[in-house]
Amino acid sequence: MSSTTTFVSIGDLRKGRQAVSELVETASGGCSTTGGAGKSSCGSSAGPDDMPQEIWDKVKNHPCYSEEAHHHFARMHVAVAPACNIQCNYCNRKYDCSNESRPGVVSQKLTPDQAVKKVLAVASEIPQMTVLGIAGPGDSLANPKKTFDTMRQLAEKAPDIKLCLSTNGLALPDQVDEICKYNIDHVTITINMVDPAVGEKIYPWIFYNHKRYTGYEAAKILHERQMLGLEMLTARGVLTKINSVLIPGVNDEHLIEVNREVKKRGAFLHNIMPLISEPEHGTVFGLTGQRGPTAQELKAVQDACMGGANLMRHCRQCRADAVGLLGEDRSEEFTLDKIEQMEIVYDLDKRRAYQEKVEEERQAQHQAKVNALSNAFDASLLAGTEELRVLVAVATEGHGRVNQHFGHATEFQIFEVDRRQALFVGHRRVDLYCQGGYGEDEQLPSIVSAINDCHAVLVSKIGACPRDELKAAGIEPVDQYAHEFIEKAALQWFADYCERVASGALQHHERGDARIRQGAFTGGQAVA
Ligand code: CLF
Ligand code: SF4
Repeated sequence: MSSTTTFVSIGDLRKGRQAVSELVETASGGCSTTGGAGKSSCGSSAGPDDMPQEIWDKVKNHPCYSEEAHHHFARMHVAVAPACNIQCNYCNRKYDCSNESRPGVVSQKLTPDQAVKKVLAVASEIPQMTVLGIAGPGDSLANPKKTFDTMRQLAEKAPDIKLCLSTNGLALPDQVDEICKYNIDHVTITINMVDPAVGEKIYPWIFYNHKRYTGYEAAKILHERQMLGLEMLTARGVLTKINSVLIPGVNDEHLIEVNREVKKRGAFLHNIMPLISEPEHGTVFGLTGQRGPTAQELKAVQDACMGGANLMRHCRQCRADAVGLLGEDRSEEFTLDKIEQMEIVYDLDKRRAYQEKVEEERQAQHQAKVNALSNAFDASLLAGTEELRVLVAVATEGHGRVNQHFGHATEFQIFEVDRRQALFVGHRRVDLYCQGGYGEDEQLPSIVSAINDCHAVLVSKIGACPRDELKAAGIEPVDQYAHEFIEKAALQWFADYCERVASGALQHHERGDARIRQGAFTGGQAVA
């Protein structure tokens, strides 16, 4: 595998985005939303008015299928599926499946019985845990007995938990009946190509029907099985999400075609994730110098896909044994040793009552945000600022508000703001700045590089030192909207920015690119 040095330009991708939009408009019109042109993620960030009730019921408390839900509801994975039937160049067996996880070893592989016990233990401690996923560390369907034994037991013992699995798709067509039998309503297929010529650069071999295939032939079989499996799931009413790993120079532009093809076959969501390829992970890509995308390259491909299959932009590439809200990892609280000591009380009524309360809170927050936004931005034209569109980074602890200290952030949410809207477009992991009560200045350059494409960072509070460093880097630290709803704060800051530009007090400059943090993501706790 060669190290790739040719990249598709953002301009090329924008042309591609237009082409996809035109094609999709003339195709089936499968997205059942009222969002219309320009709505980027009608599946991931939509509400009950955007889709049929039965679909809403499936997504409303699934943290991966609903952007809003992921702030309120948790998921867990059980690592019961160690084997895999293909080889991806971004995977090293010693590490989690890159399809669905960060590159860190799974702490404990589980038997189905251990997995069921763990799920019930987590369910009794974390009532807002609504989804159980099997996402490796190998491929869930290359381990059908373990996967379905786990699912069968859970369908009986924990009927309120949504069942979810992730697969490379090779074995999928053979398992659709089993998937439906246990009411597994959510299936993720990792599809990185729809052209075997692209696929052979990603997959050195597959093992299919007791035989090993390599090269183009292997990629062709995999592609055909993935498409067939997706069509079969769609026909059976299973919600499918497609994960694609963006590999610069290999499949970046090609993912626009992937988006189009999976939408045609009924995929509900498309999650385009950055390749993680640090040399120390020992993957083929890591060892041959294949780099991952920059933040702007990732965004350019995602933007180019707008108008096609709905986009998921809040994936945290979590590990195969993750527990908790997306972006946090509580798996250490539920090791087998600790579970043995726990009193496990799976109380269905209590869980339901708790979840109803969470859902009420979510709706109240949603409504409060809608109300706050109704007069957020005076649309009077400020000469010369009509076309401005910028990114802002936001430090938040949840509840949809700007409510986190700069020094406590382990990730920033990124919003794209223009005169009409503030749109969530992703998140950036950073190293914690505040270490035990004092600022760690060595972390600042890495934080700046992670949000370097942003014009401002919205925080509840920020110290003098990082404030000066951010300003020097051309990123405006903003703390006057503390505890305000994020979209409202972003729009108000943007109105102020436009005024300053229009009055000549400030000159608008385009920002540069930003770096996606590589390496293991840790669910680090902010130091208070
Ligand atoms: Fe797990 Fe995947 Fe189900 Fe979610 S994760 S099996 S759909 S319950 Fe979610 Fe994690 Fe991203 Fe996967 S954030 S890596 S998309
Ligand atoms: Fe690794 Fe997952 Fe690919 Fe299998 S499907 S090789 S476990 S990334």
